[in-house]
Amino acid sequence: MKRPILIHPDPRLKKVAKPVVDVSDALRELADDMLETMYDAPGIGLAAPQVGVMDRLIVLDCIKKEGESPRPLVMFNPEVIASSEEENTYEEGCLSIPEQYADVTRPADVTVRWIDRDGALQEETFDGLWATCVQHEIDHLEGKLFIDYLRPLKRQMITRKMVKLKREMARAG
Ligand code: K1U
Ligand code: ZN
Repeated sequence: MKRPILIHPDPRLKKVAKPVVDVSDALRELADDMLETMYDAPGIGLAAPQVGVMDRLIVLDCIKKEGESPRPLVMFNPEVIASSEEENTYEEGCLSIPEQYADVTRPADVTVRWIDRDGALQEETFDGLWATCVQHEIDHLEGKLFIDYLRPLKRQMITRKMVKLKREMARAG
């Protein structure tokens, strides 16, 4: 089932999400819903707070090329356990901040530890877009948005656009 995505500004997008204690069937269903919502948007990642659930859960799939098999990843309690000195700059977007993009610089490679949908501990090093995306999603669990890396003026400008968009969306019903 697709779930509505919260649009910035929303207090739930600024809160720290709670660690998952047990990977229950209900949480697996939430992960499936989030993947469906992400693919439909379309997006390459989604964090539970973006659908109003304050649990430490993210999903991602950064395979963008036609013909390549999808690689949906479900991560409970994801943690960056190592980051490279080398950095990478990507033009980031966010499904909670539609149609706004900006360059963000982050570590180029990150090693992430997480619990998968079967409750097993996993560890992997990501690079390229995968590294950018997993850091962007983990930031969501800390109540941090990519616009928080921008200069205050640019952030305010984007926030004002989003307030206007939300007003128009509410008027349209
Ligand atoms: O967290 C989110 O809101 C999802 C976001 C993830 C992200 C994008 C770019 C850099 C870092 C993290 C998105 O998926 S925005 C949409 C997007 O980037 C995209 C959509 C379709 C095809 C390819 C990319
Ligand atoms: Zn986002």
